Amino acid sequence: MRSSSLLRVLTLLGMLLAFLVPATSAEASGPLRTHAAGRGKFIGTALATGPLSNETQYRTIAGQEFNQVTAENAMKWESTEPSQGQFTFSGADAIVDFATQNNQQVHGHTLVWHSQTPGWVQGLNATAMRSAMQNHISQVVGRYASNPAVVSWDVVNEVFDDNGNMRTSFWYNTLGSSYIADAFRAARAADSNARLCINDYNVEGINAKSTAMYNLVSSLRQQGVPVDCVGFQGHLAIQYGFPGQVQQNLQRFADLGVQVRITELDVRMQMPRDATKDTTQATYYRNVVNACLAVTACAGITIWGFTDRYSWVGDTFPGEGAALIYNESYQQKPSYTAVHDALAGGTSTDTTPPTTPGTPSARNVTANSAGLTWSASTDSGGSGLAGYNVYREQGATDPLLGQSSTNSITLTGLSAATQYQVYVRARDGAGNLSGNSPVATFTTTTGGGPGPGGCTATGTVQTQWSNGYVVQPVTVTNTGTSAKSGWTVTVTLPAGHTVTGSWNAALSVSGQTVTARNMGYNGNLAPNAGTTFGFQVSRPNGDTQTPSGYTCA
Ligand code: 9MR
Repeated sequence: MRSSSLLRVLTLLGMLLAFLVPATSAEASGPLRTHAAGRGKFIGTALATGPLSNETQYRTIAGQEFNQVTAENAMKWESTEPSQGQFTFSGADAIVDFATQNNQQVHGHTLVWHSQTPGWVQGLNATAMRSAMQNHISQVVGRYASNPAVVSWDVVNEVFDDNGNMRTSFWYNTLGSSYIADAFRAARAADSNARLCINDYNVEGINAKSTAMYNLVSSLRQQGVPVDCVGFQGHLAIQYGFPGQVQQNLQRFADLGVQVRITELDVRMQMPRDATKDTTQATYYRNVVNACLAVTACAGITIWGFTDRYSWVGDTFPGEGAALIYNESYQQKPSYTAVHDALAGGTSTDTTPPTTPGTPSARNVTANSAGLTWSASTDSGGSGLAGYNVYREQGATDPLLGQSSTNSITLTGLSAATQYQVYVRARDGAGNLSGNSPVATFTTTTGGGPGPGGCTATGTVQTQWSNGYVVQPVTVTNTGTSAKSGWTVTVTLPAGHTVTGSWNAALSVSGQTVTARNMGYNGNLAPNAGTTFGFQVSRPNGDTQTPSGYTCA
């Protein structure tokens, strides 16, 4: 055969093969940004100006894979106004230029923060500090206000401490919490279109700190302060577990009318890296991406860098690292595949179900709620463990009682004085379900029984710390046979405890009795229907008591 005919035959064979062999999966190819854009989200990275200016591979991946960028350090106060009135924008401009060339949107980070702010700001008196803050915001935001690449700003960053109290930073100590509203107003004055965000860490799941953030955002918006976005940093670590109820948390903020976004995602591990840790890390990345995908108001996900070659983690947490989606030599890791496949809509190639979870054990059983914990499953099929479904064993069709991304759950909305037989199945990223765990049996308590108004109320302490706690949810259930158009719940606080905030109910306090009445939007309850509200309490340091004696009318 002449070589040209051989070539023709081979070409034809190639075309035939390309036609017959389906692409391994749509998600096996295409950069992250293509898939994210297809889902109406951004996928971003923090950029460091050093490698951006002198490493081709860094620039190439940053430009090809991401459609959003955040300056890791170049827009912070110490970079943009190192001494009073002396503005330097070389690093910030380099990032905005790169983004413009690569058709990427820029999130400005960050205007008002307690860290990386020069000493001259920290020493000012209140009047001078407020005007320095307003001037800084006006200059920095103003510089990019008409630049179409720069679409959003972290106006204030990390205003809470780890317990969800206001951080006693120099800002707070000098200006009180008023600096927060002032900062947002100054940013709005400098750019009437930019999306203005408040950003923090350890607020990804539902906990005391995220609840404090929720209450702050809600109250600022009620006062007309232009907060239109909440950033959830997402600095996670596999050794501390995946945060609880991330999707629900994003959704409760979205329900306040704000945009939400994951702003600084990374998932560190104790070094050295190994395949098991990589798989767990990939699951964390996938879960975060899936939570954002599931919430319409979630604009996207920014990863805090992309290569393990450049990450803040090793410097800050000795012995930990490997937190990103490319290794030090720019090879994609399982976490890259997880982000990729989640954005692309899951992989269809995994048909291996996760292992069967262990027998659930029940705790904190009340009249209408129960906690369950079980030993975790593992998944080897490639798509990773996505979570668990909890079912009630009931015969032909077993109803789904709840879903969890971790190996525990609090079931709510249960009937009082009723025996439940429940089991758990694990789910992977491709939707494969494991076998059924062994069944656990528990019986709900009689509780207060139907109150005078034909309703019950039970409260769960969701998180507590030495001098406070969050009661969430308080579940109000109409146990009568006719609809209710309003409800009143009372509960007794231990001596010395005081309410510091509440949501989804109007609270009044007399002595130690808290009376909670429905809001306009959650008073109507059909028979068997329920609603929830929550409140936060401070208590004397070291006191471990919690409220009791819920009644409903
Ligand atoms: O990644 C940033 C690192 O290079 C800086 O040295 C550090 C200084 O505090 O800030 C890091 O980024 C932080 C971000 O600006 C705000 N949230 C936490 C991030 C990690 O510390």
